[in-house]
Amino acid sequence: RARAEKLKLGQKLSEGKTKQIFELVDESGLVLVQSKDQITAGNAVRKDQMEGKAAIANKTTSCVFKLLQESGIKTAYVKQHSDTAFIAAHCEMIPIEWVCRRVATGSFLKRNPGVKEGFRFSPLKMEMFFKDDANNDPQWSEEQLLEAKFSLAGLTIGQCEVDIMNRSTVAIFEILEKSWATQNCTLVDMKIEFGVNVKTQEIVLADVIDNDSWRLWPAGDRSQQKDKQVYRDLKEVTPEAMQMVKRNFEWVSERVKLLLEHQAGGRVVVLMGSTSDVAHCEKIRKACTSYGIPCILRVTSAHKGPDETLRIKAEYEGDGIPTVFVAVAGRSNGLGPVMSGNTAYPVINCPPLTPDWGAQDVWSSLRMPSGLGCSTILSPEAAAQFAAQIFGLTDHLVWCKLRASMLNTWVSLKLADKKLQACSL
Ligand SMILES: Nc1ncnc2c1ncn2[C@@H]1O[C@H](COP(=O)(O)OP(=O)(O)O)[C@@H](O)[C@H]1O
Ligand SMILES: *[C@@H]1O[C@H](CO)[C@@H](O)[C@H](O)[C@H]1NC(C)=O
Ligand SMILES: *[C@@H]1O[C@H](CO)[C@@H](O)[C@H](O)[C@H]1NC(C)=O
Ligand SMILES: *[C@@H]1O[C@H](CO)[C@@H](O)[C@H](O)[C@H]1NC(C)=O
Ligand SMILES: CC(=O)N[C@H]1CO[C@H](CO)[C@@H](O)[C@@H]1O
Ligand SMILES: [Mg+2]
Repeated sequence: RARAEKLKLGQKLSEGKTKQIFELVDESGLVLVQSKDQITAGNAVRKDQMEGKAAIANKTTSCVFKLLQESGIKTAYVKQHSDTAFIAAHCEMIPIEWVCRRVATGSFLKRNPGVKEGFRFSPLKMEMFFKDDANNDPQWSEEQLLEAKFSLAGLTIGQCEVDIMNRSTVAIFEILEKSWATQNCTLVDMKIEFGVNVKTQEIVLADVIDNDSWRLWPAGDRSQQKDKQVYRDLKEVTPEAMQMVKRNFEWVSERVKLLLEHQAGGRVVVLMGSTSDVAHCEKIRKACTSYGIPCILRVTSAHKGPDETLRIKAEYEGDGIPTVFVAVAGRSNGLGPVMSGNTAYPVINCPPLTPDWGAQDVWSSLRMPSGLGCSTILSPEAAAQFAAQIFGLTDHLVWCKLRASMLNTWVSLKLADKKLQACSL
């Protein structure tokens, strides 16, 4: 708290059960989110101070938001400030809890009698609840949310905004689910909130994500649950029981750091037939870098120096690092097919086609002798994306970037359509 003081806190904007929000005097558009050292369940009926909880929650929230932000998800989180506070974009919060479920458990079973615990939702099951403590957070339909006509930071929550939140919740769940899977942990369900950034009017993930926000079952086993349900299920709150709850939370906060680590290193090696293709290759490298994949450029011609081509190939086969080769050769592409016929690693042809002969030249990348499995992708960015999709099968951080990018593309189209419709009215 002492360090938080140095920030020059302005007025307290709000206070809930678990945190306080302060204006920052010198940073317009930003707020300080300060956690409180207490745990609540059943709407604060049970209220126990738990020493150190806020600090552990800090770690959990900051790692999760870092993971989401690095993936490309838009969030309010800016940076950690102290062990119990972080700085975030000032948002007007949309008073809805979005719940996303992979496995049926908890309140879903009560509201849907006959469904057994463990029922798996594919696609994910979405629900929303209006944040209204007095009425125990009633479940709402999409229609109820639309009819509420919330207006926040000047943005009216209409169909477009509801669809964006719905889609974003699914993407966020899938990113966290994929990440927890690396720790053999099943993300069972999750609840999140969105806010409207007061400066940009964008809908962003806000509030926090910690073990208040999800159910985590190690090895898919409910009896090993590590989330707040352990606390809710306590028959009696004894010091020993609270220690167990705290140990579980610590377990989560230790594991959550691992979510930020690559599971499998990989690399892209771009082979170009001539340095005249270097600009094309740099585009591939740039796109690979955006996915966090190292990319190496080499010059070699399978026509003019096949011995060198095979030597370079052996160099990258010899150190055990998973590699995707991209062959960039204009005119007649001998490079990709020769590589593909001589390595078990994937080869992507990405020929730099020219307007005069491109339509003819492309066939040297498409029509292969039998036994070759190379693919051909004309756009350098798309070739890098395909390589990323290959690595995404084993590296969740790459997969998460691809998943967030898909969401962001979908949202951009949605907003472009909304803007165009508004113009033509
Ligand atoms: N980035 C933000 N900007 C403004 N308000 C926020 C932000 N993040 C969270 N809040 C709000 O802070 C308040 C306190 O949070 P919390 O203690 O979790 O409340 P609650 O008891 O309603 O869950 C809530 O109203 C929450 O919506
Ligand atoms: C979210 O979108 C899905 C798919 O379009 C839809 O079936 C579902 O009803 C929506 N959920 C909510 C809570 O709006
Ligand atoms: C996950 O489970 C598998 C198989 O049981 C095991 O080999 C692996 O070490 C576990 N990984 C982690 C991170 O616990
Ligand atoms: C979530 O996790 C941390 C430990 O990782 C814990 O201290 C924090 O209080 C948890 N949030 C709650 C109470 O669910
Ligand atoms: C002291 C403390 O626990 N604060 C941590 C909050 O989370 C960030 C990000 O993980 C850490 O850098 C801080 O040390
Ligand atoms: Mg809350």
